[in-house]
Amino acid sequence: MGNFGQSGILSAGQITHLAAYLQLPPPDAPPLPMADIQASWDLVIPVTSRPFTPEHERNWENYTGVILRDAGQVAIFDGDTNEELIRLSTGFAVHILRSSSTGRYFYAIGRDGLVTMIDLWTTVPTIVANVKGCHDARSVDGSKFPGFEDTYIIEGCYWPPQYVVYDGLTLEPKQRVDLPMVDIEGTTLIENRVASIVASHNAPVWVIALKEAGIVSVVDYSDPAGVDFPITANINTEKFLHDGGFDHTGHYFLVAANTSNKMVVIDLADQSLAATIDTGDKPHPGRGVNWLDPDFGWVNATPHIGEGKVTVYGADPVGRPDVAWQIVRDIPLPSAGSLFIKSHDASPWVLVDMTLSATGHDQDICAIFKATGTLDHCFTVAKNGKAVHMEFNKDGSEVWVSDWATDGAVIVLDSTTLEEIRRFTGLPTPTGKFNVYNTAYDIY
Ligand code: DHE
Repeated sequence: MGNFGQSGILSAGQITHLAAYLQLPPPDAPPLPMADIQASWDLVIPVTSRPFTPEHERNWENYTGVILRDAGQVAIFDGDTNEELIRLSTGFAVHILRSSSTGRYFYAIGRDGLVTMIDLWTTVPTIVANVKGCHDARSVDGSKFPGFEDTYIIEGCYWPPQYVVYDGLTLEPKQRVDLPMVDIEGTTLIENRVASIVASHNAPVWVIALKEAGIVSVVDYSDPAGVDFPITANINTEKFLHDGGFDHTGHYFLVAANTSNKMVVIDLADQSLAATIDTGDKPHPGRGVNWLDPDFGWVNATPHIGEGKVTVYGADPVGRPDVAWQIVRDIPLPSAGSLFIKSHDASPWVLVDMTLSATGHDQDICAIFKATGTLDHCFTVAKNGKAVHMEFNKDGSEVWVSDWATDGAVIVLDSTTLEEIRRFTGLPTPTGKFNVYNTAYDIY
């Protein structure tokens, strides 16, 4: 509590009124009905007015979108020429980008629930549509199953407890669906936030993690009429579900249940819980990481917010069933506070940040050598703020890291030597970065 009285900001009377106000029952959080969602829809450029082929000669699959969080903007860079092409306004405290299955479109999600669709084929990337389906949101994804490329988009809400499906080319709202308000113990919920979303490669479905419920739900988008997008399965897992991504085959979805200190493994082929893995304190993988370990075959891993370690588990039930979903390595880090981990087949390293470090490592990232499965070294990349989130370019020769500050930067490292090649400066609060090719094809 600030000392508002002693510092002269509020009078004694104002403090009395404020205290009385704070004791009033809060108003109900507002719904967002379909009519309001429809009214928010803005088709800036109709499909018929968009190019049929790229209007430019650029290698658009190597564009990288950089979230400028506090500016509510996305900066789009040409990763071949290293030019910043444009900054576009994309919603309050914009959170992440996802690519459409073809990569042509970026979808941005603002914390205010605004979905923005950006066309990368126009001379300069252009906003072609936007819509608001939530008051509060963190996730969005497109349909990726063959036959449904760029057909639909789903937006998951933090509030209200709902998801909304849109047309994949125009963002025209198709359906708003209420979430089931019951958790894995059968308790009725007043809040049930949609956390991570992935577009399955096994079926025309999205897989959505329901945070408070501890349930992973399957949303079917195969209705031939294109009007009904129901939940067709609810898979009980653990609480509270947060961030996650695919294994190296795309057949499994691995998601953090961060208050249970577990990773949850969903088999997307038979839509069931394949395993739970006890990790360390508050696993936080982002979309996670996959690499070929010399001793244990394909593995997946998570760092943690609550302790300084990377937990590595076998992730190849076909080739290495002996270690599938078993912890094979615990790699200590110099600090807790990690948010993201990333690699690429072209790099010998697995890189991990320690953004929330309270012990002086928040400007550093650490490099794990894949060939030995051990921590090689940690080094400082950020100058003005905190080092956060890594993203590779299309061919994996570079890795981009954010210096998250008001006067921030993106530092580009050679993905083999880890030497700095370039630094994009003058970026307000850069956080997540999303390469078109790697995001469209789930490469991490
Ligand atoms: Fe995120 C992913 C929620 C704070 C940067 N974040 C996610 C996802 C969720 C989520 C559910 C998974 C989306 C998906 O895959 O579909 N994030 C939340 C929160 O609830 C939380 C903790 C607090 C809040 O109020 O938002 C939160 N997130 C942050 C940050 O403070 C970060 C570091 C910077 C920012 O944007 O404010 C941040 N979150 C990110 C990034 C990803 C992400 C960069 C995507 C990682 C990836 O590689 O896909």
